[in-house]
Order: sequence, then C-alpha cells, then structure tokens
Amino acid sequence: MKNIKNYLEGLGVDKELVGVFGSLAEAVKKISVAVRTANTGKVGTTNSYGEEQVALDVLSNNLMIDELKKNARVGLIASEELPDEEKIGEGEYALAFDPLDGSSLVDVNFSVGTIVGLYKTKSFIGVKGDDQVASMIAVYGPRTTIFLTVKKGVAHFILNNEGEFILDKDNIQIGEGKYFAPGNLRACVNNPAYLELVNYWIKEKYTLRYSGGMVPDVNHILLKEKGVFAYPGHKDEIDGKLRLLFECAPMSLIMEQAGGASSDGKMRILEKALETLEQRTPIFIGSKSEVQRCCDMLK
Ligand code: P6P
Repeated sequence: MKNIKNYLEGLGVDKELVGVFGSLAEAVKKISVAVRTANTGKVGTTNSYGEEQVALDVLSNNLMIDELKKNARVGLIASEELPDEEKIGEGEYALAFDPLDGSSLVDVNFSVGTIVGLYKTKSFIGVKGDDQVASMIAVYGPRTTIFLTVKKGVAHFILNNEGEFILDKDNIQIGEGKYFAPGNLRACVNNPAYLELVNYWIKEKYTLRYSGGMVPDVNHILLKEKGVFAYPGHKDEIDGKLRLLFECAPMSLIMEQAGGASSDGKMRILEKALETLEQRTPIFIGSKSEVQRCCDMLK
C-alpha cells in the first residue's frame, strides 16, 4: 500500500518537498485529534479580518506552525489566522494556509478542513495560484483524508488506524454531472443572474450538496468527480467571502489538476495576482462545463 512519501517519491518529487508534505501530514493528524476533542468555544479574539476566533482556530494554527517550524525547508508562512506573512526559517518553501476552514461548523459536528498552498517565493504579495508548486486539502469528517497535487495529477489518501495516510485513489478525473453547491444564496436578492443560474440547476433536477464548509463541499466534487461549487459576491461584498491565497488558489490548483476548472466568473482563479493577503474573490469551481455555465450566465 502506498503512503504519501512513496507516492511522491514515485513521481520523482525531490526529498525536500516530500519532507514538507511529511510535516503537513503530521500537522493534519494533530489537528484531526483537536477537532474531535478540543474546546469549540470562542476565545474572545478576532483574526485580522475581524472574524471571531474559536479556540480551535487558534489551536489548529499553532499546531500547523509548530510542525512547520521543525522543518528547515520551510522559510515563509502566511495564515488566515495571522495578521501578516512571517519568516520562520531559511528554507525555500513558502506555505499559505487556512488551518481550519469552517471552524464554526465544528460545534454542530459538520465536516471541516485544512487548506494549504505551497510556493517558492520570498513574499506572497504578487504571486499567482499558477505559481504554486503544490497544494493540499485535508478533510476532518467521519474519516481524515488528504487530497494533494504536485502538478502531476491529484491523489486522495485516507488516514488509517496506524496513523498512515494510505493512497486511496490517484489520477482523479473530473467529468460532468448534476451536483451543485450554491453558496451565498443571499446574493440572489440583488443579482437576478445568480437567481437564474440557481433556478436552472433546480429545474434541471441537480442534486444539492452544500454543507457550509468549502473543503467538504469541494471534496465531494473531487470524490464524485463531478459537480460545481459557487460562491459569488453580492452588493455588500462584491468579491464575496472566500480568500484567494488561503482558500481559492490551493483548491483551484487541485481542481484544475484533476481536469476541472475554477474561475472568478471572468478569469481563471490561478491567474489572479495577489495584491493583499486578505484578498477575497468570487469562485466557481468544479466540472468544466458547469464553471463555463456560471461564467456565461453571470456575465
Ligand atoms: P456561508 C466557512 O466559514 C467558509 O469560509 C467556507 O468554508 C464556506 O464555503 C463559506 O464560508 C460558507 O459561507 O455564507 O454559506 O456561511
């Protein structure tokens, strides 16, 4: 049975990057335990985007950073839970992450996830998603799983009882099919085109799969190999809620590497140059024809 290390070695990935994924796997295992056991209460602080932090946000962020600080190959980090990018060493890899996306869903026992984009850069300002050398999402659900890409396709791993992530499926190929995850439905009030798009999916009898957690919702598309997740902006937040660096770019790299697409409605997410760490973007991600439908109908 292949684990992450020998899967990556089989692709000829250099040992430094294999080691970084080893650190990420260790962090994911620790966050998985925290999600299942730690306090989900609010800690009375907010992150630099004004979002109230729950104890788990802070704990997950600390678990991730502690693990990365042990790896000499990691030089720069940026986290949704930190106010700015931070140099933590001399290594060539720069990691941008949302340590626990959807943390507010833990207290209702919904699935949540970790999102990581890996770069070789001295600063995240100015980077594009296409500059990522790799990306990873972890899902904390009934099982703890990882999707990752090193730009040689996408592979899925499941954590076993021995603490190993074992290869479940590689070469994920996104086709077409009738699943939809229509986020930010409140945008329909001021955006008749979005209302028309959602009504199209309803009239065509698409199956609704929306949990309020982007990671499990995109994970569903990757495992079913079809479907679309939409999160448009609306008049009060024209760029929507989701962040380019910490959420959308890493997810978009995985989706495109699996043969899907990801757009902000006008351009590929992976072509968008980062202007600020907290930059948000609308996102339509999944099966190619569904993403195209979103772009066409929301033009
Ligand atoms: P809404 C979770 O808080 C998150 O950042 C994403 O994981 C998710 O897709 C989105 O927000 C949900 O937003 O507006 O449905 O609560």
